[in-house]
Amino acid sequence: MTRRFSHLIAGLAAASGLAALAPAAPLSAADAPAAGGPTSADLLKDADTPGDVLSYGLGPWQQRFSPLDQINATNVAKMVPAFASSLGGEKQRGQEAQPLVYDGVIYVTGSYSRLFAFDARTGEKKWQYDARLPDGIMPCCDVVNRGAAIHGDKVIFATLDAHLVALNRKTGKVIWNKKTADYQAGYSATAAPLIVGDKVITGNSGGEFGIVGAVQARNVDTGELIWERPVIEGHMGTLNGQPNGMTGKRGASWQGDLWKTGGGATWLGGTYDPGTNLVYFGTGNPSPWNSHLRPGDNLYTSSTLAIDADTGVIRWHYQTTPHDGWDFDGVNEFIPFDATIKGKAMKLGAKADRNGYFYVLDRGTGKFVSASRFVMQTTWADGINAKTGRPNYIEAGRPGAPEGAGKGKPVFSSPSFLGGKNWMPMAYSKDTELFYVPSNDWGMDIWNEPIAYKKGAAYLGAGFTIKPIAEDHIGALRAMDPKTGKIVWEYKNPAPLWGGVLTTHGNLVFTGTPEGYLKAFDAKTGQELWKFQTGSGVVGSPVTWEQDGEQYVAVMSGWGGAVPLWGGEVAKTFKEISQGGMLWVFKLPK
Ligand SMILES: [Ca+2]
Ligand SMILES: [Ca+2]
Repeated sequence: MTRRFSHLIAGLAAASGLAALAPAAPLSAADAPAAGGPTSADLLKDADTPGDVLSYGLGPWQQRFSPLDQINATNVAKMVPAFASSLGGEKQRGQEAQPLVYDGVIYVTGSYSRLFAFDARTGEKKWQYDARLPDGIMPCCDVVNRGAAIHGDKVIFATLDAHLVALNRKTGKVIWNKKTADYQAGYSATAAPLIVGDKVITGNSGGEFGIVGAVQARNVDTGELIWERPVIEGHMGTLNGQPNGMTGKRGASWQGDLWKTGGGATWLGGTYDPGTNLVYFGTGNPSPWNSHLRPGDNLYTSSTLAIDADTGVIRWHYQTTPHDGWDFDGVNEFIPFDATIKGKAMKLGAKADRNGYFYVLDRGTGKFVSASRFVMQTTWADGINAKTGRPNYIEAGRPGAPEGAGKGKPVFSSPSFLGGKNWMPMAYSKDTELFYVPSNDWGMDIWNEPIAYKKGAAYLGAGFTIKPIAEDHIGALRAMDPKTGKIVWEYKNPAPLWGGVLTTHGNLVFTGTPEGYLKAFDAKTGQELWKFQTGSGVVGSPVTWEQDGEQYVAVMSGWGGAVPLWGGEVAKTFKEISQGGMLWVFKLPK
């Protein structure tokens, strides 16, 4: 373990102790179960119902496109705050959540596994739930949460101690609370749950601790496990408590017992395509980072998996970085879209991978369609082979094997392990037919070290220092044409971009910056049209909805996430950014 990493874990463990001081407040409101609420059918239609935001990504495809156009490229310059609501608390850190909006209430998660309900007209707090986190939690990359799911009378979210918690959405009282994994072995959870039919489907975090990535589907009413699919070759899946087939073939792409601690955390959650009934989950880095310790492709790490939503069986896989040696987690969202390419109507999906390539695949079969570089530089590969779908590796770009007890030969690598794109979700406009990708141009010095697995300890076998590679920017919001792989426009930002993107029928693209701005751009040209200083870095995902005849835009403000913890020289440059924890809501003046 590197010294930097052990320091980080100790710091976060100490910080997490705070949560124990903030138990859930007693509530005087009626605790009767709410009748009605959004159904699974409502969730499937979410993208087409602008009066609410019922799901992470605005619909099962998670295109983050809204049909609203009251706020548009001609008037967005006039947009003003409607209200702001503080999350409060002594500790703040990263606010990476996307709000949900239903029936006059905004539901949003906060750092330290908190969930808030605010009045969507006034911003007044209706209730707050604070998970009682144990002292020993081990989140790798800040105490963030990315959002909740809503269904019927429940609002559901994952907590840093690897639990899934369903609350009564009117009162904030716990309906069920299920342990999904063992936090003492390094598991945690930060993703927004995905609801499909009667199931709530989630992944896990912990790829820096030698955990085994898995996808779980639970009964949305009771929290009971329906199926589980471990994503590392050799592990058994389950369905209704019975064995349901091995993942891959044991020993086919792993040597010895390494598959038992193989990583592949499914930490960013998944998307869903009703047409194929597939859920798409990305998988993280193989463990340990030191690739010389685990010869082979290490399936199914650094991959996209298409999983049957009813049974948890893997229908196809596509590995973006076989035998990863750079922490190129393949977790990025796989976004279904339809397009006509060379006269042929195609059902596709796209993913902007941490490794710096933008992939388009057939979403029914996983068949490779195209891959194009979306960052300035890739030192580890020179393109993707269109026949095999595999990267053309540059062998000199792989950090060397440790010699005895010492460090291996360091290499300079770009992207850095924080990725050409990290967790922050892209958006797809049905109008412009472009993807808007929040990306970063940076590199790292990386070297390998000896390491052995120990339960609950960091399992990297590598050290690193992140560095900028451009004079004028790290962050770049890029409009990608998925039919050509070309970048149509880009907006460069000094600090690394770390927030999600929203696009609308008003010809707008919204995203936030660590410098504290929520910004709006012309979706066709990339021209910056509006910005607002929120007082802290914006690393959350914006949403929009219509209420009482007016269009609203909301985003969380609160600087944090992986960059300040892991960013080396880059983090030092942006250490003056203030922390925060505020929900901002905007609209046009009357
Ligand atoms: Ca909706
Ligand atoms: Ca990782």
